[in-house]
Amino acid sequence: QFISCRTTAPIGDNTQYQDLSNKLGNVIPKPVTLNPTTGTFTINESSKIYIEPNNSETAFIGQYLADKIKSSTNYDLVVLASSGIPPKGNIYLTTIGGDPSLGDEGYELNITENILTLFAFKPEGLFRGVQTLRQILFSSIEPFTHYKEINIGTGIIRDYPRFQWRGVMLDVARHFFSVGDVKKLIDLISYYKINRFHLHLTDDQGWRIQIDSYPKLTLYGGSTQVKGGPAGYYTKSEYLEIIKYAKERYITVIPEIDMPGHTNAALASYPFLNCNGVSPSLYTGTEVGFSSLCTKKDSTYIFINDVIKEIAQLSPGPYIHIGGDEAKATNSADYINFIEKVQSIIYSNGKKMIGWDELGQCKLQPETIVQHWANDSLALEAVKKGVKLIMSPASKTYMDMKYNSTTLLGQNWAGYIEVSDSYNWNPLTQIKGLTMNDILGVEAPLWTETISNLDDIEFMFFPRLPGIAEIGWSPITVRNWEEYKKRLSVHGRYWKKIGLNFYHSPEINWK
Ligand code: TNX
Repeated sequence: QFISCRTTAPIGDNTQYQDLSNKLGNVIPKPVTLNPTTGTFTINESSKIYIEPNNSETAFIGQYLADKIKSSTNYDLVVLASSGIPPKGNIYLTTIGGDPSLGDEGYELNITENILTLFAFKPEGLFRGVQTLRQILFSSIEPFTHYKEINIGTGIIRDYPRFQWRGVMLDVARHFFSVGDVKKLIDLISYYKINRFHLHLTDDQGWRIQIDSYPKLTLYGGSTQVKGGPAGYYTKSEYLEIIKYAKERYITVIPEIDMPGHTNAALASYPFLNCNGVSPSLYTGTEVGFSSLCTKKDSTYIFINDVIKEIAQLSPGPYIHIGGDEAKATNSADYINFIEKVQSIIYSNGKKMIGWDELGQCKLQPETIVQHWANDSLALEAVKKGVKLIMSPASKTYMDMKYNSTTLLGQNWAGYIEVSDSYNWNPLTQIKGLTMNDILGVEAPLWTETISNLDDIEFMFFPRLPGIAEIGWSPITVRNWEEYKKRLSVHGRYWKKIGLNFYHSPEINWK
């Protein structure tokens, strides 16, 4: 019925979408409070986006919104500064007189018959609110169709995140992905208010970030990937380009240099990193846990400091992730000693350290963060030492797990993860004994042993990622699977339009 409506309705009329009963109600992550009213706000091609004066950051967000509206509706909305409430029929973005209780990322979207105003305390909040606005627009029209006017429902949304950390991780070491692909992913995740992008830059199969003091890391260590063939790496300027693109979307990039395990690419590039002084060959398989930097040599720590110094200089974010996972080729005393030394190196370079569960065995600085993936007791040990957790339980958040036994891509060591499995869990109760204060937030990692192009990346993230984003953002009291399913199906309509390759889960009644 929906389709036939679309093909027969005259261009310039979006009344056929009135049947989407509550057009403010299809937002993911679900807003904290949502009060729809019965009116209609109308924009047309001559509507304008007004922004507060003398604020280049708000101006940038205004232009971003204009560009997004242009690409989906063809409306070429002008962005203008205004010192007061603008005239009827326009959009207004402002942080003036912003309510501090909204926090850095919160916003209030107030839609009346006259005007659509987005208030925030910080520009970051405006950016998050703009995503809500874009989603409301797509719930109200058929995207990429030309309308004389667009009607959206009136009401007020007041919204802010449950957790400060809502991340996505991409493994660019097992398979390498171009800057263009990475930017496409960053843009997609920003639509769901993700605010951390963790780049797993090094592993056994490849070293993907230029380090001036050790050029062979990339020239040799970055030359191949899983199943062989040419791969690549990011030059410093490409890495900075990724950081800038993410920053424009209020996303912090977290670089990961995995150690002491997952280091075959480095060991193959520089013999001195091996205890026996002999380099192994490059590795294109998918085993884990066989490699280790030589934890007993001083030269190893000089190398680490040199690498970390260059990464720290390049990265404006406060964190460096050092992996620390699956160091099965290092005995536990050496492991603990190694991690504690590396921790000092990270802090002496002005950054905070993050690492996986295994760090729980070590003496940790209070600002160190542990990313939980599979070992509840080590994660709890870390919490007892006073550090906070990022929750990435493999059985819920690992985007490389298959949806079911027929999924062609991915692995299943942590089980199959259907859309409902990745949605129906609570970071607070995932491990017994945690309090809200112990949890920074959630992150969905995509390991890429079996993933080799952007289509595959999309297929594994969608539709599971929006659910993880909602777990990170929305209060548990507003989350409900049956209701979420309906919102998700509306998003599927948008994904079809933009050509996103998503898994058509049978759990969802796709429109
Ligand atoms: C475990 S999660 C790993 C990765 C693999 C992944 C595959 C973690 C800290 N280590 O090295 O790629 O499983 O699912």
